[in-house]
Amino acid sequence: MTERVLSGMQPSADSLHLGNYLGALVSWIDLQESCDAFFFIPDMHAVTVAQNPAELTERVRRTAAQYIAAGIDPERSTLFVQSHVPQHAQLAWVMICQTGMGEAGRMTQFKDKSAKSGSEHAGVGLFTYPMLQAADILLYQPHSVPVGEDQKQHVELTRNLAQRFNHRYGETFRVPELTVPQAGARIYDLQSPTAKMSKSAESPNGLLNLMDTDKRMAKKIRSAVTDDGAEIRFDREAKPGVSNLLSIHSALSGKSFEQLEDEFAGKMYGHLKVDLAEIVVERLGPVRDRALELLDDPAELDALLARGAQKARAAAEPVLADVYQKLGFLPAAA
Ligand code: ATP
Ligand code: LTN
Repeated sequence: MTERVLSGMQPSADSLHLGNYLGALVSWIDLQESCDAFFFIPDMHAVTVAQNPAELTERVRRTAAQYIAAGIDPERSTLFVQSHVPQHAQLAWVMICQTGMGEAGRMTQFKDKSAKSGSEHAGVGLFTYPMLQAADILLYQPHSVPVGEDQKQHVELTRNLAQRFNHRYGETFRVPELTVPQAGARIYDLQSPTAKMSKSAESPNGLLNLMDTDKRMAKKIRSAVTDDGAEIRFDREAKPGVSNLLSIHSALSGKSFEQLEDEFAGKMYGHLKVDLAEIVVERLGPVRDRALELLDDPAELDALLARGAQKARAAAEPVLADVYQKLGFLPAAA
């Protein structure tokens, strides 16, 4: 049987960044070769914090366009938008009712995000975010969920909820494995290379965006913070800046750190930056151009997402029906 996998990235910015690309997208593209892959855009998760409606609409399209431009094939994978499949919200309610207050309160992402807005002001949606995520996953009975390190706790909760439901109501859900993709190189901010590259970074200069112009990408790499000393060597502790540039190079060029250290022996940081800028532009430039092309025809993009949603609903419907039946909900008469 072909393994099923499922994953998603929030549409919380106009562009994905190099960390999203190398840490998530590249491994998704690999997975779609061998797996029955479901990739979606969790727009309902995005509204757990205030969003500008027009901007959200646009960001969902932009995220979809970037997935496809990077190599997600909507014929091969099921690509859809979360809010197009009502079963997510329906199963989320059931998951909320299986979760303990204490258990939900221990989620570190909730603690971090609610601390930012002051816990009195944090929306309840932030609290129930992980239960919606559990629903996203369990609706499709995936064998595994490839996500970054930071999502481990949510997948762990999903496993617990699946086991709990199965125990209470009888075998219903597949308990999914968590997989942190190997290719998932952790990419750091170009300006503060000890912090991970993140959409919510303080300065946009440390963020290498997929949708940046060639010129802007090259400029950001040229002005990346480097370290004391002149030697080009991978050493995360002593040389976080140079090590980050080497990680990006290695992930894109396929060369090992040893090969790169040899290649750049006796050369200056500037050489590494020039070479890296070329590689980045060569790889990401066409992705951006393809994404822009797709965005030129929003009706076609929307139609493609509608077909994805149809496939997703067909997979989700019987699972939700089974859950409702197990819970004892009175079936609506035909
Ligand atoms: P935010 O800053 O809003 O938290 P983010 O930029 O960290 O967002 P997410 O939407 O949380 O990105 O993550 C989407 C995917 O990209 C996840 O699988 C995550 O692990 C991966 N990812 C995000 N940032 C990096 C990074 N710097 N290096 C590698 N992978 C990353
Ligand atoms: N919380 C995730 C996005 C997300 C997700 C999911 C990932 C929502 N639902 C289901 C995998 C499976 C994030 O912030 N990266």
